[in-house]
Amino acid sequence: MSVGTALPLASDGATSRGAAGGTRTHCPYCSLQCGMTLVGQRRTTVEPWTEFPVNEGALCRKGWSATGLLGHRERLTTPMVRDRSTGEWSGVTWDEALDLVARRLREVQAGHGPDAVAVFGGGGLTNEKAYQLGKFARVALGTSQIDYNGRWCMSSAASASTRAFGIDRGLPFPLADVEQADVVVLVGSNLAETMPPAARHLDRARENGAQVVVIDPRRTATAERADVVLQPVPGTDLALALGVLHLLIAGGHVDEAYVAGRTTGFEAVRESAAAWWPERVERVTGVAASELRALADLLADRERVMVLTARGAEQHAQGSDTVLAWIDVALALGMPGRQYAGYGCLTGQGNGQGGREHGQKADQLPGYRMIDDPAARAHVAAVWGVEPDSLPGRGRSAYELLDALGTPGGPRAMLVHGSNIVVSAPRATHVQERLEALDLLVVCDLVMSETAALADVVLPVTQWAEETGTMTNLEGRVILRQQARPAPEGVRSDLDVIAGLAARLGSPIDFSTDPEEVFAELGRASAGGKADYAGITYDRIRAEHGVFWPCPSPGHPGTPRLFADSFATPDGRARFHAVDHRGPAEVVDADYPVHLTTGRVLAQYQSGAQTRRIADLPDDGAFAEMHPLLAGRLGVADGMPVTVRTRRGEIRVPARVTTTIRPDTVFVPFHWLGVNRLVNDALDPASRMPEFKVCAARVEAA
Ligand SMILES: Nc1nc2c(c(=O)[nH]1)N[C@H]1C(S)=C(S)[C@@H](COP(=O)(O)OP(=O)(O)OC[C@H]3O[C@@H](n4cnc5c(=O)[nH]c(N)nc54)[C@H](O)[C@@H]3O)O[C@H]1N2
Ligand SMILES: Nc1nc2c(c(=O)[nH]1)N[C@H]1C(S)=C(S)[C@@H](COP(=O)(O)OP(=O)(O)OC[C@H]3O[C@@H](n4cnc5c(=O)[nH]c(N)nc54)[C@H](O)[C@@H]3O)O[C@H]1N2
Ligand code: SF4
Ligand SMILES: [Mo]
Repeated sequence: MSVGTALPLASDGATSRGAAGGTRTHCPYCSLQCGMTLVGQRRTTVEPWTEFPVNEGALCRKGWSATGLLGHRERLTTPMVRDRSTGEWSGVTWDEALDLVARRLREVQAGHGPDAVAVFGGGGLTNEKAYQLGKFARVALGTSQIDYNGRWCMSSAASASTRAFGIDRGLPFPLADVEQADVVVLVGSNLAETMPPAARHLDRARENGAQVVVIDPRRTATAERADVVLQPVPGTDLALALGVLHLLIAGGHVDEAYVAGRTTGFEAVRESAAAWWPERVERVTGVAASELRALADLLADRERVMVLTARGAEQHAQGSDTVLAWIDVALALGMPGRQYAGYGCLTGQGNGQGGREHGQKADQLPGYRMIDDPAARAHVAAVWGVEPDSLPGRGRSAYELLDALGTPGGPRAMLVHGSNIVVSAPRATHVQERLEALDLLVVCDLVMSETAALADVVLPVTQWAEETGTMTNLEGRVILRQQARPAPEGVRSDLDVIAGLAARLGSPIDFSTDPEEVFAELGRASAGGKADYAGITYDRIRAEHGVFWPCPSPGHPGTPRLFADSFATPDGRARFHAVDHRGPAEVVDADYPVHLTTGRVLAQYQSGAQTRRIADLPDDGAFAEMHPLLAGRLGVADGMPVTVRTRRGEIRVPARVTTTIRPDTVFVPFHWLGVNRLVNDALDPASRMPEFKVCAARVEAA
């Protein structure tokens, strides 16, 4: 097992070279995983990779400036240990750091049992890292306590897709299929800012005559490219979907042959939708009955309707039911499985898709297998070379895990790989207290993130261009990020950290640090599972612009489109689900009369740990977007400070006054520490997704 320091640059033979002589790789950020060419090993620049079909050479400004974090002065290059009494950091060698961490983990487990150590992963990790992390938790640590930040991302859509279709792949078709649709409905997606090169496909769809519908409480940059814009009250998308179903059923627009031949459960939906007549929907959603009718008319009797959800619809305590209701709409129209039509979820993080397939999730093993399924345990244990009975069971979901830290019976030590929890978790003040209650917090990161700053030990890891690994993009396309330059001296990959700790913990099995070797093992572990990677190799990915899973054997072409003949359920039929609108967990009242929603801006990524450090990206800080009517009532003008308060905390930010938002709603981006101190920690009962997208707030001039 090699636990070397700086990784040598892979030989030319192992990387594929772009036209400019650079290395073909992919952006470090979102799930579009735009192809790019990196040129130069010392001063690395970004050049287009025009042949890669998803983005065709286009990048957003985050992609163009991504090399700004290579060789950055704030880059961590030495393992650091913090003295809790003085708060001072000191640099240590890798051996000292790994010895210390392993010793303390063993102490915690000796005193409190295996589950006293938790692991928190990330949807930005490569498939290889996600896979090794899940195996490390279950085998080297023997803990059930592992989950990851993807729980806050698309878990509601994942849960709904699994229930409706028997499988969860963000888009069951290539993104470019959007161009051939007749109607594209975007529910809670601002893709013009969150995956800008994807907007080209929407624009082409419109050039081809398609109608684009955007449903969002704000008239976003995406809405600017749409034909129909509906601005519902945050947290009411479920009622809206039921209203659409009601009208489709009443108007006789249900594809009865499809419903009879390819689905089950429609009768119950017919009943539940009956209660959602347009005027009732208008009262709940704020969308006029006439607008709802116009939407239903637009969808009725079309050849190809595509419904795509994103975090606006999903990050709610009823997020999975909301997705189920929109899937019901797509099924009633007979769309899923039809070419250039159907339902899809726009996943978020770079490896939002793959990150949830290989065992980082509390209830899953590689290949999207369930950890409490005896056959799944037997298969994976055999690949790992351990006894099935030695594998722990289900652990806690991300927020529940954080909530339990340092409590009686909860974990007392945690390893974090790839998440800046303090900024991105809901009810963040409470979460920070839980992190501070731990006996040991270890964070692996590139930079001293807000979460790393709370740790006892920080381990500096390689980033995208300095290492090789696969990612699975929003289409289920497995792509290869190739190393383009050597890692800085002193920095190691997460794979090295995992292997080094596993050896020190006396793991019964070895952990490889070679990504290609790990990928081959991941392929075997996933074989026969839903997300089957067994036939995918690095060479195939290079040659084919990525390979779509499932790809069960070397001769299999991969599966760009799912569901043409059958769904992944036991009987091959899709399931309708009769769901009802409950509304947000916290409703507005006289004390907290405004809906607070949160989300993203184009120039920043997530917790901002990476993008706030990139000089070429504007870093203006958080703001509270509000309508002039609300601003007028508060007596504030654009740019003036306001206090946004919820039952959990308050922040002071400048007002950004704009007519594009509903007058009863305030929007604050979450890229800067603060707004998550306000956000509610109510969870979706099925997906355990926190309600990031709506809570009750009071806004005042500060
Ligand atoms: N620039 C940038 N791009 C990113 C990221 C980033 O941080 N920055 N992150 C990546 C990740 S991990 C993700 S998950 C994706 C997220 O991508 P999106 O889901 O597109 O992003 P958000 O801004 O979180 O939410 C989308 C929209 O939901 C709206 N919304 C709020 N509440 C509601 C509601 O109740 N109903 C409806 N229908 N809409 C509502 C917001 O106004 C917002 O415009 O972006 C990815 N791309
Ligand atoms: N209010 C509100 N909160 C939200 C959301 C929202 O819409 N509103 N959205 C939620 C969503 S969808 C998401 S995805 C989460 C994301 O929130 P986070 O989980 O905080 O995501 P990032 O900011 O991407 O954090 C990644 C961290 O890992 C580091 N990192 C990058 N690559 C690697 C690597 O290879 N290895 C290691 N060890 N570290 C690495 C980065 O420097 C960074 O510190 O936020 C959620 N929080
Ligand atoms: S859209 Fe996403 S993957 Fe593409 S360049 Fe921007 S951040 Fe990177
Ligand atoms: Mo996300």
